[in-house]
Amino acid sequence: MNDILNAIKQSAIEIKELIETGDTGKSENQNATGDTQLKLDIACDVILEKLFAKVPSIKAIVSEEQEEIVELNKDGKYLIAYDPLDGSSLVDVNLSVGSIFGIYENDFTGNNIVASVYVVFGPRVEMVVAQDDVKLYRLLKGKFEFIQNIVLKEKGNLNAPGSTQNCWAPHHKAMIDDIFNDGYRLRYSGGMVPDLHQILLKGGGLFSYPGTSDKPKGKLRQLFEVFPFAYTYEKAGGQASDGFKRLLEIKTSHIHDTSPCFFGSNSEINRVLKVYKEHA
Ligand code: AHM
Ligand code: MG
Repeated sequence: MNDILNAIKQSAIEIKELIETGDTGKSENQNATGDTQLKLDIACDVILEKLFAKVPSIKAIVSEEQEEIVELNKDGKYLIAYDPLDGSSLVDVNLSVGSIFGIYENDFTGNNIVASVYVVFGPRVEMVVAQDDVKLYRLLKGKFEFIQNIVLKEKGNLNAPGSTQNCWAPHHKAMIDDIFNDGYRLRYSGGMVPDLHQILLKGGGLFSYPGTSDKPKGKLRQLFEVFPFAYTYEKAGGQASDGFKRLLEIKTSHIHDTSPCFFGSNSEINRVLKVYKEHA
């Protein structure tokens, strides 16, 4: 696992440089989910594939930016699914973005995730590693230094509601309104890495990306985005749900499957479960 973490650290140094100097224009390609890829998405993907190809413990990789699984080492133990640069369209407006990694054994299912890592590129570069616990590291003078463990409180005060309000189901809208009426503050940048990072570091709250009238299965991808953060939130003492059950229990039939998702501290996720159960 250490060799994988070292590859991710090196990728963060290279991706930071690319974010600062690279081309944020559109490419002519679309990814498997139909999004137009930026040249930056592709360049970050190339960096990661090159670094992962040198790590003997990696059996296979799959990137949000590619159609298929890439086999690396037959005798490798780990499978890695990653989003090289989530929220890449935010680079142009100079908001924070991130890389997300889910590390799996045997197959790419929520059940078999064994670690997750994300890197936030903001005013600072930080890396959060979830294994038995959740650890925050910061890039300081070219090296990642351990800063602190991350533990969620039982209840927070931030609310990050994703998607478009006019596509929300009425019970979802009522729930989000109730949460605001209870004094929660709106914190939503449109980048799931910084938005989820903020909730983790400020102690708790709710991030939601529900199934909507235009996207009944949500927008966020299970392998690359949803499972890694579900693992991190659970290890930090919070919960991650699709509204009915643990996200890590949902079945994946295709590598690019999406799922409605809710991440938060216990109080907020229990509230989501209650509302969704009443409207099942
Ligand atoms: P991307 O992988 O194409 O960058 O999209 C993922 C991003 C997440 O970072 C963010 O939470 C979400 O899309 C925002 O979507 P919306 O603007 O619909 O709320
Ligand atoms: Mg993404």
